[in-house]
Amino acid sequence: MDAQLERIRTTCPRDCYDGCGIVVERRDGAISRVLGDPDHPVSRGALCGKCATAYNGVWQDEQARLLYPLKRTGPKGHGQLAQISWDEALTTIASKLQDIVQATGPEAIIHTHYTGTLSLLAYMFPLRFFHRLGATEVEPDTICNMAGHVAWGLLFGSSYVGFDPRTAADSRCILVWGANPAHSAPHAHKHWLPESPARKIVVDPIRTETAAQADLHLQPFPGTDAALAFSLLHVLHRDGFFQTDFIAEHTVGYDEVLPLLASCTPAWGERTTGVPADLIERTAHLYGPGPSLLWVGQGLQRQTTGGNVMRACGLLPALTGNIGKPGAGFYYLNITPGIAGMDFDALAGSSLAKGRVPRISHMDFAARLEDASASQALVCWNTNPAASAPQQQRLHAALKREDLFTVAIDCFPTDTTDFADIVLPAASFLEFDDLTFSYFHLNIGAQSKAREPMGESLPNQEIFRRLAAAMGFEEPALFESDESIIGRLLAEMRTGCDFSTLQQTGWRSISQTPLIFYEDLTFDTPSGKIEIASDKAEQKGLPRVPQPWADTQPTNNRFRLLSPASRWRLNDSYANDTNIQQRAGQAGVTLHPDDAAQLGVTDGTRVRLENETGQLELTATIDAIIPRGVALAHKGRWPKLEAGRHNVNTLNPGTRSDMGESSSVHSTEVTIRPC
Ligand SMILES: Nc1nc2c(c(=O)[nH]1)N[C@H]1C(S)=C(S)[C@@H](COP(=O)(O)OP(=O)(O)OC[C@H]3O[C@@H](n4cnc5c(=O)[nH]c(N)nc54)[C@H](O)[C@@H]3O)O[C@H]1N2
Ligand SMILES: Nc1nc2c(c(=O)[nH]1)N[C@H]1C(S)=C(S)[C@@H](COP(=O)(O)OP(=O)(O)OC[C@H]3O[C@@H](n4cnc5c(=O)[nH]c(N)nc54)[C@H](O)[C@@H]3O)O[C@H]1N2
Ligand code: SF4
Ligand SMILES: [Mo]
Repeated sequence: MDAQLERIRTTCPRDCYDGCGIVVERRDGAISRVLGDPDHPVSRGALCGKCATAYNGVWQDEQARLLYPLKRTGPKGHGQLAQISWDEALTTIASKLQDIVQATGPEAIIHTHYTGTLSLLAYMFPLRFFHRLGATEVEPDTICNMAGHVAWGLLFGSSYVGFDPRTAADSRCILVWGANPAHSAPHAHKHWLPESPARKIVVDPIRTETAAQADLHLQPFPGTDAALAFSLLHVLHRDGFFQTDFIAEHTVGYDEVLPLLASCTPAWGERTTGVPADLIERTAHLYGPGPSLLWVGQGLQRQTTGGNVMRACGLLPALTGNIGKPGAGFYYLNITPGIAGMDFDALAGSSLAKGRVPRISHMDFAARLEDASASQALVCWNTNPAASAPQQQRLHAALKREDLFTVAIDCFPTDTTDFADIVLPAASFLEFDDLTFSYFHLNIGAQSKAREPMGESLPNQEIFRRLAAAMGFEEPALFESDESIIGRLLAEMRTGCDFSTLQQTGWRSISQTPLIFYEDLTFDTPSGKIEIASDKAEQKGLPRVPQPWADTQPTNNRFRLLSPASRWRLNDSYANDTNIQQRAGQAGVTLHPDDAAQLGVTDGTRVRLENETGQLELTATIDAIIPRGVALAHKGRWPKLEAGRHNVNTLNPGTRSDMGESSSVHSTEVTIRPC
């Protein structure tokens, strides 16, 4: 029998820190199992639970996938659709878009996309089409991590180059601040963290599994992180851990921040953040001597003052000189292909744009779609905003506009595709060749086709080639083949191998030995130094230096609602897999025992969460893993599969953070009472 068994190596392209290697087993030409690659340095033989389940479940289920182009036959939002041909779908879309371009201009065509797949071609090639078209882009990172990028851009000149995880071997302390690897980077949690000889410290209001296993867990009230950073800095300064030579040579603005430290004593820190003073002292004493690594999560900066928080946390490495040495550094994201030399602009066809690309924030998405003169068509691809975007009710109402011509491209019939006039079926990562990367480990992976696309589905890049042809566009870049792009990208990234060689191992690191970033201690800021004080910040109307701010705790019996990454879903993906539904159980909210007692709520009580934006019923779980005044409801359920047809984003007001027009979803406040 085993003579008919074939194994194909591929890589997971989800928006995840890990970037695991996968082995697809085929028997008699059909996929029989999808497994972790035992030879891959990250997955080491086991995928995460959600992918092990869903890749063998819903991703391969013809009943669950979108197989054909569809057109709407019922009211918007109901998902009543009928099969049409690719020809009809593409001609309909092209003629609608052309009419809008002629009558109003291309800016009235809005497109929104994110990281449904992060494989390089499927994620980026479609941008060539939209650049040529001149459509308005919903700035993708504003839903996820933009405040952090702006903040560390001001401080360090870049937030796209962090530390090489392999340098953890030389580290004495790893400080994980506002990230939850146990969910969002399960293999980093399982292998990378425990294997480092460093002492581990986690700063998270929730006692996550990673926090529970750490040497120290600091549990601040959400939104008080900048104050916590300043009280750590107070101790580091008081006890002689500031590197004065490093500060003098490689930073600007130290004198402006120094006076702010004096009053940020550990006792003040305790009063302001809820973290005991002795934990603040111990953390400073572990972090200070170094070499120390700082990992700040994307969850950390999803707050109204998230940019200030990021700048304040970044002062720890900046003032203790924990930068540019083995085992020392800071990390937010590693844009691995860029570090390796890939030209993002070329892949995205930026030169096809005739002028500046018009952009709006996700925080303005619902409002823009309400404005019929400014939004006449919407194209959603690689994202499911009807589940993931803020102001869910308002957005759903706007998506019902009869005069908003809507196209949605996905592998599955999501809430978003239910609102579309035309739905196009996307092939899954098992069905086409591509390149993948990890934004933590410095690896480039091969995504290898393991079967033909299901039904008539097509990879994103092929869909947009066909749409470009239907529009009558002629620029050669719009039609470049996958093979040609993959070959060029591998050459740009100096991988020293072609695609078929990469397919054999499945992955390749961008360097043989661990990379030490910022070793020359030059930074891409206007001064070339770390800008503790920033003229650029001041010009944007922001404080010149980070501030020891803390959010005031919610009043009027309101709770701060956190909705971070869940263990069983990847954003909104996998919520439609029945095995995952069983494992994840019904949608719930976790409350502290004292809060629960005060509310008269016990395990399993149905409770109503409510604020000015919306209301949602959830089942309560009582657990002391969170502080009083905080409620936890993980993200990523499909509204249409929930009672009331809403998920946690029905409570998300879409308030901007202080930088980058970015999401501050973890600042959401709600009242809670038993139903
Ligand atoms: N309350 C709350 N809301 C949040 C967050 C939060 O923390 N709390 N986090 C935010 C963050 S960080 C993010 S990144 C967003 C993510 O939100 P989304 O972008 O909506 O979520 P994803 O699940 O990553 O991907 C969306 C869709 O891409 C589809 N997809 C997968 N592969 C392909 C493909 O090859 N082609 C096409 N066309 N589609 C494909 C999937 O089926 C899925 O439906 O959610 C945000 N929303
Ligand atoms: N399983 C799984 N993995 C995922 C995803 C998923 O949905 N599921 N999503 C992917 C995506 S798109 C992203 S962006 C990443 C996100 O992954 P992470 O970077 O880990 O971010 P989050 O999960 O949003 O939040 C991380 C932690 O931040 C904490 N937090 C919230 N507010 C505060 C605060 O005020 N202060 C501090 N110190 N901590 C706070 C939360 O309690 C949470 O434990 O994960 C990726 N990986
Ligand atoms: S989602 Fe992340 S942890 Fe799960 S298999 Fe993919 S890369 Fe690995
Ligand atoms: Mo994200």
